[in-house]
Amino acid sequence: MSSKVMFLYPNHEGYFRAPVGLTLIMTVTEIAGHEVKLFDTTFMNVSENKDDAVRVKSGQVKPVSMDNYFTKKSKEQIENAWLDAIEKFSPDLIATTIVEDSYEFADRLLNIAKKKFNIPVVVGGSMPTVVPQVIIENPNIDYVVEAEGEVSVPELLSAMEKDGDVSKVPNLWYKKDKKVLQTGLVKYLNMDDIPNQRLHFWDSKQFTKPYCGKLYTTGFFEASRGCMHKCHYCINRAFQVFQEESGKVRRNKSVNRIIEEVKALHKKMNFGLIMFTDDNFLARQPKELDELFDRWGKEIKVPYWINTCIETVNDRNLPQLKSSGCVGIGIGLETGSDWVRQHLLLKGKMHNDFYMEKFALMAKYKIRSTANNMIGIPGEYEADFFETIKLNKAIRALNKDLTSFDVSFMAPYMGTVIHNIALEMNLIKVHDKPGFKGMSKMNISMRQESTMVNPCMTKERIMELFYDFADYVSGKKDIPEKYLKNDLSRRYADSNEIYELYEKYKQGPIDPVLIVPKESIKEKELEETIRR
Ligand code: B12
Ligand code: SF4
Repeated sequence: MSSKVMFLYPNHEGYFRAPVGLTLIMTVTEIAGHEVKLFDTTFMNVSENKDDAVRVKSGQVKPVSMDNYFTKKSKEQIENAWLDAIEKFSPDLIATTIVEDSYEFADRLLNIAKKKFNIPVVVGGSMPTVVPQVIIENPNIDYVVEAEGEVSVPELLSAMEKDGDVSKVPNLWYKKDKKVLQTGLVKYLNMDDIPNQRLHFWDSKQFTKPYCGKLYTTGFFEASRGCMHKCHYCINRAFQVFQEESGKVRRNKSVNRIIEEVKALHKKMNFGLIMFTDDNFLARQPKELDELFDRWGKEIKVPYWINTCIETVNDRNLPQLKSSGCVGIGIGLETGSDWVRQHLLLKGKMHNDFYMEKFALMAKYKIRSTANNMIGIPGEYEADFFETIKLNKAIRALNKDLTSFDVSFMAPYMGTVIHNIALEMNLIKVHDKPGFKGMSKMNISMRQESTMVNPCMTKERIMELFYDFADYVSGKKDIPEKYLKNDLSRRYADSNEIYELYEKYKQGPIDPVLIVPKESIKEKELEETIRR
C-alpha cells in the first residue's frame, strides 16, 4: 500500500540550506513507495536570511546580495498556504523536523492543522531526540521519533496502514489510552546502509550558499555522524548519554560510499562547492583519509569545506586536504581561556598554544580556517572573553586571507549540560505547559541575542562585546589595558558554587524535569556578580 506524507520544514529564520536529516527521511519514505510532499517555510517567513544578516552586521562575513530569494508573507498568509497545501494533498501523515529555535513556530502550524484536519503527526530531529519525553506531551503531536528516523518512518507507515499497532516501530514514543509509551531504541545505523539523498523535494535555492562574498551551487553531505568528545554545551554529549542503548554515536561512512553518493548527485546538480555537515570530519584512520583525498582529487574535483576538531589536523593530512580541493576548515575554538575551556566547557585539555600551532599549520598549507567562538557561558567573565578576543587576534595575525572567525551566543538548548546548569541556577524562565516543560521561554537563539541571564556579564555587555568582537580582533578597537596581561588559569567568581555545578555534571546531562533550581545561587551570588 502507499500512503501520502506531508513534510513540513518549519524554518523561520531564512537560514537556507537543505537539511540532510529531513532529506533522508523524505528519501526513505519515497523509496518505501509512499507519496511525499514538502511544505518549506524557509523563503516565506522572513524578508532576509536573519542568520546571515547578524553575521554581516557583526563583521563576520561579507555581504552577498540575495535579492529575489525571499517573498515575505504574513503569519496569516503562511498559515493559509499551509492549510491549503494539506487540503489539496490530503495526507495520511504529517511529518516535521524540529530544532528548539523553531519549535514554537512548528507548534503553531501543527496546531492549526490538528484543529482543522486531525491528521496524525510525527516529529523527529535534534530536539525530539534529546527530550522525547517532553515533546510527546504536546497535544498537537502523536508520535515522536527519538534518534535516527530512517528506520522508524517506513515502519510507522506500514503499521498505520496495517492495523494501527505501532508498538513494534523502532525509536518511537506514542500515546495510548492517555499514557505515554515508548518502543525502545535500536542500534545506530551502519552508515553505509543509508541511501543516497534524493534532492528533488527542495526549491533549488536550498542548494546555494554564500561563501566568501559569492553564491555557490552547493551540495550538503555527511561522511560521518556524531562525535566522541564530551563538551558540556554540545548535543553530541546528549546523544552519548540519552541514546546509550543505540551504541556509539560516532560512526563513519566508508570512503567508497562517500565518493559514490557525491559523484551521483554532482552529476545531476553540478555543484560549485560541497559542504560536509559532519561535526568532526577528520576523526578517522589516516589510511582511510589517504584514500578519500586521493579519490576526491581524481573523481570529484569539486572544492569542499569541512568542520573538524583541532587535534585532527596535522602535517600529514593538511597537504592532502589542500591538493584534493579543501577550501575551508571550521574549528570549534569557543574560548581563549584555558580555564574556561577545561573546566566550564569540558572541551579537553588543549591549551591556547596548541590551538595557535594548529591554526598556523592550516595557514602554512594555505587552507582558510574559521575559528568558531562563543560568548555568554555561565561562569565566564568579561576578562575571560578578552582572552578569546586576544587569541583570535593572534590567529588573524598569522594571515588575514587565510583565517576568519565567527562568534555566537551560548544558548541553553535542552539536553545539554548548559541547560541543566541554567535551570539549576535559575538563569532561564521555563515553560510548564505540556510539550514544553523545562524549555526556555525566551526565543532561544545562538545567533540573534543572548537568551539567558548570565551570572557574570550583563546582557547589554554581552551584546556590546558580540558586536565589537570583529573590531577588537582587527585592531580597530584597542583591548583595554587591564586585559592585556595574559592570565589563562585564573577564575573569577567569589564562591565555588557555580564551578561545582560544572563538576557535578561531568558525567553528562540529566533529564531536565528532575532539576530543582537552587535559590541560594540565584539570590546571593548571581545578582551580586551581575552588579559588579
Ligand atoms: C548541518 C546543521 C545545520 C544545517 C542544516 C539544518 C538541519 N535542520 O539539519 C544548517 C546550516 C541549515 C543549520 C541551521 C541551523 N541550525 Co544547525 N546543525 C547542523 C548540524 C551541525 C548537523 C545536522 C545534521 O545534518 N546531522 C546529520 C543528520 C542525518 O541528523 P539529524 O539532522 O539529526 O536527522 C536525523 C534525526 O534527527 C531524525 N530526524 C530529523 N528530522 C526528522 C524528521 C522526522 C519526521 C523524523 C521522524 C525524524 C527526523 O532522523 C534523521 C536521520 O537519522 C547540527 C549538530 C548535530 N550534530 O546534530 C546542528 C544543529 C542541529 N543546529 C542547531 C541550530 C540551533 C541551528 C540554527 C537555529 C542556527 C541558527 N541560525 O541559530 C539553524 C536552524 C535551521 C533549521 N530550522 O533547521 C542546533 C539545534 C539545537 C537543538 N537542540 O534544537 C544543533 C544541534 C547544533 C547545536 N547548536 O547544538 N544547521
Ligand atoms: S568537539 Fe565539537 S562536536 Fe565534539 S562534542 Fe565537542 S563541541 Fe560537540
